[in-house]
Amino acid sequence: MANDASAAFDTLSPAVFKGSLADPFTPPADSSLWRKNFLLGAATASYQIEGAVDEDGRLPSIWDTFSATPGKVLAGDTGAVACDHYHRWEADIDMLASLGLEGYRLSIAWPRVMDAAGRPNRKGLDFYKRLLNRLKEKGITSFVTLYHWDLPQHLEDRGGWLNRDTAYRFADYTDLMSRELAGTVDAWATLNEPWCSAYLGYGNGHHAPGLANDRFATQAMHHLLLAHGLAIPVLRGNDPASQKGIVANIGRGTANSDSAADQRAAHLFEVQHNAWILDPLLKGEYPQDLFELWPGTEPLVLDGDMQTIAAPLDFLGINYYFRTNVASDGAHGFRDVPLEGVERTQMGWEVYPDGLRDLLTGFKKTYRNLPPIYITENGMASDDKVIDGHVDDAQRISFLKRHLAAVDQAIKAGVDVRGYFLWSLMDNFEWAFGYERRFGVVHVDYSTQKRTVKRSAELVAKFLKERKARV
Ligand code: IFM
Repeated sequence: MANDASAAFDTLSPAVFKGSLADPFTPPADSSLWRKNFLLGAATASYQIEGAVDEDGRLPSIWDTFSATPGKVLAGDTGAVACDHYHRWEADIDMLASLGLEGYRLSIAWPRVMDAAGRPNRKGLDFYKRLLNRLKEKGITSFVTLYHWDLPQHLEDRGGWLNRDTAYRFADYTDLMSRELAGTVDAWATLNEPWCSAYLGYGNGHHAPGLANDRFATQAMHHLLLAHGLAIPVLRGNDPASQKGIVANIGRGTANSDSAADQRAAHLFEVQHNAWILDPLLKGEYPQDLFELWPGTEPLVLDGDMQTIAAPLDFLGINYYFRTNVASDGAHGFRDVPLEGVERTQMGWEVYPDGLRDLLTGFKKTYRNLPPIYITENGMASDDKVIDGHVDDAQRISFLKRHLAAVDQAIKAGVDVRGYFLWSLMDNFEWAFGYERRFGVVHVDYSTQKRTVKRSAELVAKFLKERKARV
């Protein structure tokens, strides 16, 4: 696989959205979304919103290094300022609360809270303590992710996720955080999207640290999952009342034809995107088909690792965005065959809500011990503009409505889905795509840091208000 940063920026041009603002957002009367215990919230991640990258003792992360490397991020953008949330967090939490959102999923920047010798950085810790206490005061359920990709650079300098020791350093970091924050966190997620950390970070180089080797990807994945498995009992010991889980991004792969070769290609796509992570977590083994796709890339696994990785979970976080149509590549694997004329987002990703329903119902069949699920991310990017003080993001409203309907269908088919987080609370640093792609339900003007609530957020707020008012 080529380490070609420009490949990261290739997207298909968005197909025109044909709906209209007149489409109501409110779910039908029989939707499970009306259940008051179905948690509706919004999500963000530290590097994407905080800024203040060298304040109060924060150390550099791999994303500081990567984004400062020419050609790695669109327009040379970095997370140095981002949404300046480190300074504006109080107003941002007020905004979240004013929308009536019941849950907030955030992540902690590891390089902000620990120094290179593993000692706590009080100023960084205090930032998260203040934030979590405020969420508690406001009655907002907190989902805290320990690792959303901002690995301390000093650990990358010692091999990063290719070095088994990083998994043990992650357990130390988890110990510190769960001792310091016990009682203020409702749910802990160890990792966000290990697929992205392992594959985009070490397999194709589109993300930090920018390495490109399939063998690196499988070994990095193993150490990430090991880190997760080591962290779960630490969290259980230090903060018994909270829920513990992990967040995985999942991808729907469909076959371009009925041929056996294309059907096999679609299967391999889902093995590479889903089973690679979910099988070790929920079955305690890697899918052998993965090594048909990438022959000779089996990671080094030590005795007991798979049992550690398969530690029981209280919840599984699922992030879903799009499907990929694939055909056989004529050898071991698959190649993308983009469908013509389908609706796409600013990312070029196809809008395909059925994929979410089908994957969830499929997982229920495949994994007998599937834990309760939260949709920890779902949303879309659009080229939103503030016009006369408003942002009419019609495609996002329709997108959210259709995906929430897919979640409802999965629930009705027996999948235990307990909540849904919009990605994202506000526009932010979209990794290799910088600030051009806007995923927020709140618009951010990066030159003034002014926040403007988009129409989608107003409608979600209206629904939540109606739901709250019901007896
Ligand atoms: O912005 C990201 C997020 O950090 C992880 N999940 C996918 C989102 C959109 O690409």
